[in-house]
Amino acid sequence: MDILNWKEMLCPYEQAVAELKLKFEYMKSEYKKLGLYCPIESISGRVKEPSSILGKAKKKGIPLDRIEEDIEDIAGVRIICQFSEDIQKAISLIRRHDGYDFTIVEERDYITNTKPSGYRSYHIIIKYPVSSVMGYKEVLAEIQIRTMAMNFWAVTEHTLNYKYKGHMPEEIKQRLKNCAEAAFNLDNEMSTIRNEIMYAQRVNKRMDNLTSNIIDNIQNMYFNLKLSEMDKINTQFVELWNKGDIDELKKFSDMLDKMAESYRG
Ligand code: 0O2
Repeated sequence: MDILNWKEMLCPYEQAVAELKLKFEYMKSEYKKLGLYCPIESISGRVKEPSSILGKAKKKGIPLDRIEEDIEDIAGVRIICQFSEDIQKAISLIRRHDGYDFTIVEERDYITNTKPSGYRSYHIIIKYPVSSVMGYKEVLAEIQIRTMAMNFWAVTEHTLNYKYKGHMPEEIKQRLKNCAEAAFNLDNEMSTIRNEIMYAQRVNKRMDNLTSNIIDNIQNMYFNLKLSEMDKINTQFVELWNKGDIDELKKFSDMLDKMAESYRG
């Protein structure tokens, strides 16, 4: 396979990764717009490097003319969730697209069936339709769903594996297994305080919205009020904000809404 063919072969995979990332980013922004908690914390994606494709083909005895059929993760998208409970929600979100944007080929639950290395993640293999100047094509892609703790472990283990070129010393392997269990326990521990964390996130969001609303109103009334009045409002705002009492800030925001309304009318 020459350089030109590699480039041509990888083009639809690049498109698939870009489109999938955009779709998931859009889902995230929809949640935000609706003021809902999003089970997806972040999204990333990559196309496997030719050297890594060749390495995997060699390891698994895949002939070069079967690469596209037998290597399922040439296109890879990773979805990171904050809490382990969010993983199931993210999976359901992805399943909703089955038959529309892509077809689910297989699901692999390495969370329930943890790999001997300690690896935990949920994989969904899809067939993704790509329509480009080169024509129509369906490519395989792998969506990995995991928590931040699972990701931290997997990225570190991957780096070490790369460093030891697959010959990792037993002692390090064992320590990594211990780390995987520590990451699993961390996820469990975080889940127990999930409600409190989510409540804090909602309060912060409300605080952000109220602050933006107050600032917008102050800005809009700038030319309607005397400087001394403006100064009084600004001082009151800063005092309330520093106090951090959300109910008082809400009252102040409502009062400014009414004031701004009276100037518009
Ligand atoms: P890269 O560089 O991340 O793309 P396998 O037979 O286990 O090698 P297979 O059959 O392709 O892999 O499918 P599987 O098991 O679902 O693994 C696909 C990908 O999951 C891997 O791709 C890794 O990204 C990740 N993965 C699987 N097992 C492990 C593990 O023990 N540690 C880490 N860190 N990641 C893992 P690649 O091509 O191996 O690597």
